[in-house]
Amino acid sequence: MTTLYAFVTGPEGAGKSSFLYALGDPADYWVDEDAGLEYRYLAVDDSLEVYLFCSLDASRFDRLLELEQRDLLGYIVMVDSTDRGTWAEAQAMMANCRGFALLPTVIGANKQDIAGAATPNEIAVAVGGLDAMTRVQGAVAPNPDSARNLFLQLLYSVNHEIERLDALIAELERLAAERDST
Ligand SMILES: Nc1nc2c(ncn2[C@@H]2O[C@H](COP(=O)(O)OP(=O)(O)OP(=O)(O)O)[C@@H](O)[C@H]2O)c(=O)[nH]1
Ligand SMILES: [Mg+2]
Repeated sequence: MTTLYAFVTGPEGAGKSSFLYALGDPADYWVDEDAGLEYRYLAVDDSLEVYLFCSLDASRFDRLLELEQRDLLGYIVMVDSTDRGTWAEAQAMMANCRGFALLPTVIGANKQDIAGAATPNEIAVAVGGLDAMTRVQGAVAPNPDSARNLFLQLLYSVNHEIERLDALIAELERLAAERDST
């Protein structure tokens, strides 16, 4: 069994918990108060499982540092597109992650449903998502389709390196197609 991880970071209130919760079965989302982490578990098949995890205290990165770099798919940096005052912090958090390991990163330009939200392009400029390792994706984190699409962007960035991820991508895309047809 291969176990891979993705680390979710971002300023307080950006939408990290909403994203993790919306990403799948409610039973596979949980909070570990003792560890100071929250988790989203995605079983792919009997050879691959993925955990997305996030510090309850947004300023903490210590649990990230305990991981083997090769087990880490990359980062999702959640940004509140309506709260300009938090963007510099989001940028610092992304730099923090990449200081640990330079890995694919998806910036979630979240809260796109709110009038006046900055566009994903504006977020890319402000937070620094303009290099080859980084994608910026508009999102509405509490919406399951949007949450899945955000995570898919990270998988698309790493897929060529890890063959089994094709199964996870297919499953997430299948769920999206199912909803489109109902
Ligand atoms: N309208 C709208 N509200 C959102 C969206 N994403 C999150 N929210 C709301 O924003 C608030 C904060 O969202 P959380 O998911 O708790 O954010 P968080 O990053 O986990 O926050 P902390 O755990 O405090 O750091 C909640 O009231 C959410 O319902 C979004 O895309 N659109
Ligand atoms: Mg939270």
